[in-house]
Amino acid sequence: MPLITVVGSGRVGTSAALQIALRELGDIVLLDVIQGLPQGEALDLNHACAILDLDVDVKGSNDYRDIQGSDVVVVTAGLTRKPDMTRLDLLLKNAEIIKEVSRHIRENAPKSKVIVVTNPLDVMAYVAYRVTGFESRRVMGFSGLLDVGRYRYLIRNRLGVSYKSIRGMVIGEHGDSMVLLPSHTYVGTEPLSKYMDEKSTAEIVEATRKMGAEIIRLKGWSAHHAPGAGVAVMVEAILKDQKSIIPTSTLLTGQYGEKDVYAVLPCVLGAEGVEKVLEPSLSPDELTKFRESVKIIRNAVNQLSLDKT
Ligand code: A3D
Repeated sequence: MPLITVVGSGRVGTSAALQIALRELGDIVLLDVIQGLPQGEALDLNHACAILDLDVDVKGSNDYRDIQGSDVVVVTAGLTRKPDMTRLDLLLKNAEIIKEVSRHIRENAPKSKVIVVTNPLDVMAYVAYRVTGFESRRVMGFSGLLDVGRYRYLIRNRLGVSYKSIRGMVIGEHGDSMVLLPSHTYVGTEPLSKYMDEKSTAEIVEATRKMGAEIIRLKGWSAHHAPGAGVAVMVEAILKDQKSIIPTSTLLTGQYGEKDVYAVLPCVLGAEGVEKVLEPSLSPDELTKFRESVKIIRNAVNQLSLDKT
């Protein structure tokens, strides 16, 4: 039975654990710094599994020795964005948390694949890559499925077509500079432009970009149901060696002339983690926006000191 650890037993961590359990992907360790929280959440989740006949064990822990043998470690530990904060405001505090968590992963789960969820996402994924010292294919960031999910939701509402027939792609930063790609969005076999004019498409792109802030404005805290679902899709792609193409924050190694920075690109996810990074053809405008987005991530990374890790 595979073992999946979720570090951080808050909203996203517990949602991810539930979604992973619902898919019976393996046993789960929920870890947090708060005494009692992961143990209580684990009991609750185990009872959900009992009701649903899911033969999965969930263990709550404050001790990193319990993550030994993990195949995948999902990192949701950190502070969340408050209504008046940008994702970059979180940078310095969450970087310290991710450094600490990454050291524990390096020590206790040295063979695991790591999926970072903590914001600012691309920067935190890079911090985890640097501090664990793992090969880049084993350290990735979750976010693209969330942004594309929101985009597909808006397209479905306009066109009245099943989610199953709508494919989209996002690249760049998980943040205000994300670059949605209508040019790589398909409804059935046709490009989106066949069904939607430029103005409506631009509205949907803009609404997608603002969706995270809109959820925080409405309910007072950030999304967790959708992130939990998306994390489980990535865990499943890895554990079942699915070779699924998923927008994933990954180390750039020369794609579009960029390197030594994490940003979202379509990636093939399988048993090795990120097995291939794809480079969709971009228009000059999309390329400019992607480079600007990468610059924002790079500037944020440059505010951190990663030498003494
Ligand atoms: P929350 O419900 O506050 O849970 C965070 C948990 O992390 C809390 O239980 C903390 O006790 C725990 N924690 C803090 N420091 C440590 C530590 N050093 N070691 C272990 N656990 C620790 O937040 P949340 O679950 O809503 O969000 C968690 C993170 O995910 C935040 O940074 C969010 O911004 C981010 N997030 C990212 C996305 C993406 O799509 C990338 C979506 C939603 C949330």
